[in-house]
Amino acid sequence: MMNKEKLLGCVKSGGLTLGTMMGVIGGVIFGICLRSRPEPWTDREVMYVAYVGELFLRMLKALILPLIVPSLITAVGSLDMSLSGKVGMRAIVYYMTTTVLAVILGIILVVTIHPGVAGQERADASKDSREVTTPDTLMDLIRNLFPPNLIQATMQQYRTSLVSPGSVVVNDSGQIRDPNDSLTWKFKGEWTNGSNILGLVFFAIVFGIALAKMGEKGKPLLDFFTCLSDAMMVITTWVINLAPVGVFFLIGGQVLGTNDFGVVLNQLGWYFATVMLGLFFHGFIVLPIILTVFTRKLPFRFIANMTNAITTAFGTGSSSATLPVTISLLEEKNNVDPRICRFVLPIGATINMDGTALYEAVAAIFISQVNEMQLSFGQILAVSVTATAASIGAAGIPQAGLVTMVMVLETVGLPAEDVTIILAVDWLLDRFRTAINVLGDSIGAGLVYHLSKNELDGMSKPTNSTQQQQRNGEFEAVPLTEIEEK
Ligand code: 7O9
Repeated sequence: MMNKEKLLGCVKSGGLTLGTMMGVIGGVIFGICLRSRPEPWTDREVMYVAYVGELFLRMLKALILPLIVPSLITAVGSLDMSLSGKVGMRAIVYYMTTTVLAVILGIILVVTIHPGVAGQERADASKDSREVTTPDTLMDLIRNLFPPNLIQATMQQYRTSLVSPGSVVVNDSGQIRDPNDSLTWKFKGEWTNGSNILGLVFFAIVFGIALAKMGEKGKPLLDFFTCLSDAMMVITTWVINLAPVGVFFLIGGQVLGTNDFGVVLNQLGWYFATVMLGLFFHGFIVLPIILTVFTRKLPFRFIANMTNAITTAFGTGSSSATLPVTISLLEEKNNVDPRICRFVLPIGATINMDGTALYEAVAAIFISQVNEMQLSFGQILAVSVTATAASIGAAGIPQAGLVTMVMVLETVGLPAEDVTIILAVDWLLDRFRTAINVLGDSIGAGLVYHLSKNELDGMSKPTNSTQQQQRNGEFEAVPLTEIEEK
């Protein structure tokens, strides 16, 4: 009886994975077929085609907030202090290492392949670029870590905007050539739409720590949040079933709505290929090797189990929207402990973006090649540092995409409007780097789980600190120092 059910479940989930992959391929074919219509498609028609995909994306996004906040609170609250500290440290070390590796890989590739040909054509510079200074952006990032009003943080982010002496600066790009000038400008703080994820994630961790400290008294609230995140996971399992259809229409709509495919293949072809090569090498060679070295298990099963998350990431172009799917697959198929998964993944989705880091480094050096600029070793180092910082801080910066790219460009003195060179292929590369971001987060969770297994086994599942203290002595797996601390 049980076996039959299990088999049925396997067939069902295998069918779903296959279905989502077919959704990706079908969506591309569908979009290409529709494009063959002689008269061009209007924006409205494209919107109709993408409509079903849009609904799917909305469903996923609706789950993010009520999922990540309670998940983080319960995960942190149900591990004891020293263990959550250790798990957190392991995750951070993994994030930093892999992000730096991704940037180095990207730089090696872009320097050897040298895709930038002088005088590459630019798209029209109509895209609005905001006047920002790097110190303002970094300070806003830290400001967003401490939201003054938590309810507001679910809807708005803070940013500093510059006012040129006399008149307000509007979006005419390329104004700030001399950074010394903009630092003398007037500035004002303003609230922009979009949730302040960094602030919420940070508060959820602090709140979880508080509940853990409260022990028995914090238990009811901990149970409440556990229940809330579990309920969101149940809804996730329903929404996942729509992935094949959702991804089909999301991609179909995108392929239909893109008007300059020629650019990808001709002018930006080498650049595109460089980024793709880097992403694939990092995601399917470097990361799996890291996983194998530490777990001493082949990574194929683990990665194959994540297929649905990777295709959803590709379809949506958003690793946060994919988060519910990622968590669900890691827990159900790869049997990663929920306490690790729900602790490590929301943080990973917020600060760990290997694909994005690699992409920004390659893009900046590519643009310098187009400008026939010889970069010194110091400048390449500066690009790596900012690209890493940009990928970590993205979620804390309003309208991150362009702003972070401009920041990276400014470190080597390239004009902000040069981002327009790469805009034509950005939407497609975004989907690929999102897939790698999600894969990186998943492998990180699997690795941290493996490294923390012994310590987790030494804990009871529904926990409070007094129970843990009694239990710690029973297991050799818990290092002596930890017991002494208590
Ligand atoms: C890519 F974890 C969550 F769920 F709380 C969470 C929610 C939102 C985490 C992060 C965010 C978020 O807003 N992230 C964000 C990411 C914001 C702006 C830019 C980016 C960068 O996105 C990637 C890229 O463009 O390279 C990519 N599209 O992984 O989603």
